[in-house]
Amino acid sequence: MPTAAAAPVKTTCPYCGVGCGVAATPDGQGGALIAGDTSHPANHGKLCVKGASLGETLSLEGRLLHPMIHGQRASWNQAAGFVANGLRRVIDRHGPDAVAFYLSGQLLTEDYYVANKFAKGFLGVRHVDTNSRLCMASSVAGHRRAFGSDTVPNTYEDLDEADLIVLVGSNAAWCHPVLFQRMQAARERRGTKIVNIDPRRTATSEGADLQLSIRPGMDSVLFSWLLSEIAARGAVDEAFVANHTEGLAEALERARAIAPDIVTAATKTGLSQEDIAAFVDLFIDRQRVVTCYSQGVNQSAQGTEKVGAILNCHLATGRIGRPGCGPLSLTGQPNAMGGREVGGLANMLAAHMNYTPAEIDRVRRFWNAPRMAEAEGLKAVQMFEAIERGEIKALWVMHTNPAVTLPRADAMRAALRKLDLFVVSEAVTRTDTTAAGAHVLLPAAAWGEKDGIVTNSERRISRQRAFLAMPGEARPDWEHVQLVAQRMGFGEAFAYPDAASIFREHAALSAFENEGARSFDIGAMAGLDAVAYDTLQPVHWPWRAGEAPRPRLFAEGGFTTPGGRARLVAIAEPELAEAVSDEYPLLLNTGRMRDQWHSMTRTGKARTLARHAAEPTLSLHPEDASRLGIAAGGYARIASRHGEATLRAVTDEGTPRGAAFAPFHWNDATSGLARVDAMTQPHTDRFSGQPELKATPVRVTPIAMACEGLMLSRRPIEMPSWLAHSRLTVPGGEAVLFASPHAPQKVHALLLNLLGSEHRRAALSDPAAEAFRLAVFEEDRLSMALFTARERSAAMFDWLIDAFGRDSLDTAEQRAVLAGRPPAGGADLGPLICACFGVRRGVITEAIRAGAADVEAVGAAVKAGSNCGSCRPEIRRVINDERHKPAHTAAA
Ligand SMILES: Nc1nc2c(c(=O)[nH]1)N[C@H]1C(S)=C(S)[C@@H](COP(=O)(O)OP(=O)(O)OC[C@H]3O[C@@H](n4cnc5c(=O)[nH]c(N)nc54)[C@H](O)[C@@H]3O)O[C@H]1N2
Ligand SMILES: Nc1nc2c(c(=O)[nH]1)N[C@H]1C(S)=C(S)[C@@H](COP(=O)(O)OP(=O)(O)OC[C@H]3O[C@@H](n4cnc5c(=O)[nH]c(N)nc54)[C@H](O)[C@@H]3O)O[C@H]1N2
Ligand code: SF4
Ligand SMILES: [Mo]
Repeated sequence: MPTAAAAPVKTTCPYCGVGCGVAATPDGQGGALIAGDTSHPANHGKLCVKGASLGETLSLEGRLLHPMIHGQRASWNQAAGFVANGLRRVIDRHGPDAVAFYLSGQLLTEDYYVANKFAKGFLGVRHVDTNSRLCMASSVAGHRRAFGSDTVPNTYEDLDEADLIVLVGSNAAWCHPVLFQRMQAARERRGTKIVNIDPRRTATSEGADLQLSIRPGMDSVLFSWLLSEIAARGAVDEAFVANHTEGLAEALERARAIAPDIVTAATKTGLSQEDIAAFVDLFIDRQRVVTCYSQGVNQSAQGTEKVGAILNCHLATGRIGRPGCGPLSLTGQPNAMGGREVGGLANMLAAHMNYTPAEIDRVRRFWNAPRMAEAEGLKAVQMFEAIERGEIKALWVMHTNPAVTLPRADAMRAALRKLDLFVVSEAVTRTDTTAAGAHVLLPAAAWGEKDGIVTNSERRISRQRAFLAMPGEARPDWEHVQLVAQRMGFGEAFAYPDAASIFREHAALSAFENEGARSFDIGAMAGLDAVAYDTLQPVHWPWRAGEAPRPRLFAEGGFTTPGGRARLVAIAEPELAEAVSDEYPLLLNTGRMRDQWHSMTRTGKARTLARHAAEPTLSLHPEDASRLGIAAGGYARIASRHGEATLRAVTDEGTPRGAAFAPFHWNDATSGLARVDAMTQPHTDRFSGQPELKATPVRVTPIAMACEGLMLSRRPIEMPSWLAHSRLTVPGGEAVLFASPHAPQKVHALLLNLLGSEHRRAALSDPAAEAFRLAVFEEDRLSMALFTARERSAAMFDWLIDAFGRDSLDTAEQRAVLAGRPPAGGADLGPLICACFGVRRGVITEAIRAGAADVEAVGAAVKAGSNCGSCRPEIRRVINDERHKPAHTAAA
C-alpha cells in the first residue's frame, strides 16, 4: 500500500565509531532514502560511501526471519525454551563457568545491558566478553591505567581547532572517512598539520604532511623519544604535571632507556633522523595537538604500552581536555563505547564498576540479583581457547561473527563444534559462524528496525531509531535475552516493555552510589520518559543529575584514580610477539578496505560498494613480489603456522619491504580460500588481552593459476569450497570471480554442472584459445553467464557485468557477449575509485591528462570525488602518480 510521503527519521549509521547522524526516509516498500542528518554534530550532514549506500543493504534477501533449532524452523516459544533448558542443564552439570557470552560493539546499549545483567547477575556467568576485545581493549586498559577510568577526554570539535593532528595506526581516510574529511577541512582552513604514523603508505598518507613509515610494533620507541625531548626542551607543563599527575620521573627514565638518543630511536623505528626530528619539532612547537589512534596501536601484543606512551606525551604537556588538545582513541564499532559503558567485558562488572567486593555487592543490590558472577572472566581469545579445550560448553554469540574475525579462525571455527549448546543471535542466515554447527539461531531485528542508544568515539550518546517494520519474527537482541530469562523464572527482573525502560535502568545504575567516584554517570537520563527518549538529542556523557553534560574532561585534573592524579607510566621495551623466521619470513599485516565492513554481511549486499575492491588481495612491495616470483596480478598462497589462504597479489610501493597486507573481510560465505584470520596468531597483550592481529609471520609462495573466470547469475550459486573465488553484488544479481590451477576446460565443465542444463543457448567454446563461454538470454536480457579462460580480461569482465545489469542488449551487444569480446573501444579502465559515480581510474587519468590539476578539477570534469569525498585521497594519489610519471610514459 503506497504511503503518503513519509517524514525522514533521524537515526545513526550502524558502521564506524564516527557515529554519523542519518536521515532515513522510508519508501513504503521496505527500502529507504538515506541522507546525512545535517543537525547531527558528529557529521553535520556528511556521510561516507558506506553510510550513503545503506539503502542498498535493506533488502530481506538472506535475512534470518524465524528461529531455527538444528536447522529446522521453530517458534520463539520453542527456541527460548530450548536455550533456557540448555543453559540450565549446562549450569547444573558443570557450573556457570562452563557458560560464555560473546557480545559485540555493534549491539545497542540496551541489548548490551540486558545481556550483561542476565549473565552476570542471574546466571552467575563471568565469561562475558565481546569483539571489542579485538578492537578497543588496549585503549580501554591504557585509559584505565592513566586516568583511572575508561574515559576519552576530548571531542571532535578539537579536530577543528588543532594545530597538529597525529594519526597513529589509523587509516582514517578509509575507516573514519567523515572525521578524516573534517581533519582535511581544518588543514585547508587553518593550516593544521597532519602526521601519519603507519608502516604502510595508505590513502590516509595522501592527506598527511608527514608520513612516518615506522617499523611494525615500534611506536613506543618514537613516543619515548618524543617524551624525552619534551623534557629536554622544557616543553613540560610543570603546573599541570605537579598538580594533576604522578609518575613523570619514572616514565622519563624508562623512555630514555628505550630511546637514549636519536640514532637509537632511528635504528629501532626504521625512520630517518630527519623525519623523527620533524615530528618532534611539530609536536613541541604546535600548541594544540590531537593524537588519534586506532588498530595499529590497539591490536598489538604491547597495545596498552603504546597507548601509555602516547598518553604520557599528552599528560606531560598538559595537552588534554583543552580546546584542540588531547588523545582521541578512534573507536571502531558504532557502539564500542556503549558496550564499555555498560561494562559488558570480562574484566568489568557493570557501568564502569569492577569486581571488588563492594562493587559486586552494590550491583547485586541494584539488580536484586540472585546469583552474581564474583570474579573476572576469560577474555575473548582465552574464552574461545577454553571452548577448544572443552571447558566451556555453552556459548551465546550476539551480533558478531567470530568464526571469521578471531585470530586462528579455522581452529576457533572447529572448536565451536564441541559445544553442547551453541546459540547465535543473527540478522542473516548464512555466516561462517552460523554454519559452524550453531544449534539455535535467533532472528535479530537489524538496523532500521529497532530502537536504542549508541555512543560514538567522543562519548556522544545518540539515538538509533526504527524506520522500518520488523520483518518475519525478527526481534531486537534484548528481547532474545528477555524471552530466555522469562523462561528461566526471572521474568520480573526482565519485564521491560521497551528499550527506553532499559536505558533508564542503565542510567540509574551509572549514578547508583556513585558520588563522583565513577566518571561514567548519566544519572540525568534516569528519568527520561517515552517522549524525552524518543526526541533525545545527541549529548556527551558524563551527564550527572542536576548538572550540564561535560564534553571535555581533565583539563583541570579530576581523574578517577584513588589520589585523583593521572598516572604517567614507565613502559616496556617494545617487541613483536613473534618474529619472522626462515620458515615464515614475511610479516602479515591485516586491516580494512574502504568500502567493506568486517565480514561483509551488510556491505556485501550493496552494489555501489562491491567494485572498489572486487576481490581480496595480498599487497606486496614490488621487490618482494619479484623476489618471490609473483607477478602482479598473479596469485599467492599465504601460510602461517595456523592456517593459509590463496589471494591475488598486487604490488604496492606503499607496502614496506618484508611485509604483506591483506584485508580480513572475505570469508567462506563471500569467497573461497580467502579466510585471512585463519592465519593470524593468538598472542595477546598482557594487560588488555587484545590479540596482535597486525603482525603474523607468514610464508608467501606463488601459485600458477591455469584459468580465471567470471560467473554471473540472478541468484547466488553455491560454489565449491576448493575454488579460489569471490562474490560480488552487481546490478541484476551476483558475480563470482574465480581462478584455479586446473585447465579452463575442466573447471568450466565442473561449473556448468553446478548451473544445471536448462539454458536456451548452448555453451560456446574456443578450445584452441582455451576460452569457454556460456551466455543465457531471456528475450534480449542477459540472464546468466559463465566465462572461463586462461586469463581474465578485465575490460571484458567489466563490460559483461555492466551488460548483465541492463534490461536489454541490442544485437551487436549480444554478439559481443557471445564472441567474448567487448564492442569496439572496450579498454581496461582499471580499478573503481569513486563508488558514488562509478568512476574508474582510467577515466580520472584521462581527466588529469586533459588538464585537471587538482581534486576539485577532477571532480568538475568527471564528477569523481564530488559527492561523499571518501575517494578524494585516492584521486590525489592518481594526480601525484601522473605528475611523477616520466614524460614518455605519461603520453603513452
Ligand atoms: N571501511 C571500513 N571502515 C571501518 C571498518 C571496516 O570494517 N571497514 N571497521 C571499523 C572498526 S570496528 C575499526 S576497529 C576501525 C579500524 O580502523 P583502523 O585502525 O584505521 O583500520 P585498520 O585497517 O585495521 O588498521 C589501521 C592501520 O594500522 C596500521 N598498522 C599496522 N601495524 C602497525 C604498527 O605497528 N604501528 C602503526 N603505527 N600502525 C600499524 C596498518 O598498516 C593499517 O593501515 O575501522 C572502523 N571503520
Ligand atoms: N585479521 C584481523 N582480524 C580482525 C581485525 C583486524 O584488523 N584484522 N579487526 C578486529 C576488530 S577491530 C573487530 S571490531 C572485529 C569485527 O568482527 P565481527 O564483529 O565478527 O564482524 P561483523 O561482520 O561486524 O559481525 C557482525 C555480525 O552481526 C550480524 N548482525 C547484523 N546486524 C545484527 C543485529 O542487529 N543483531 C544481531 N544479533 N546480529 C546482527 C552480522 O550479520 C554479522 O554476522 O574483527 C576483528 N578481527
Ligand atoms: S564515517 Fe561513514 S561508516 Fe562511519 S559513521 Fe559516518 S557514514 Fe557511517
Ligand atoms: Mo573494531
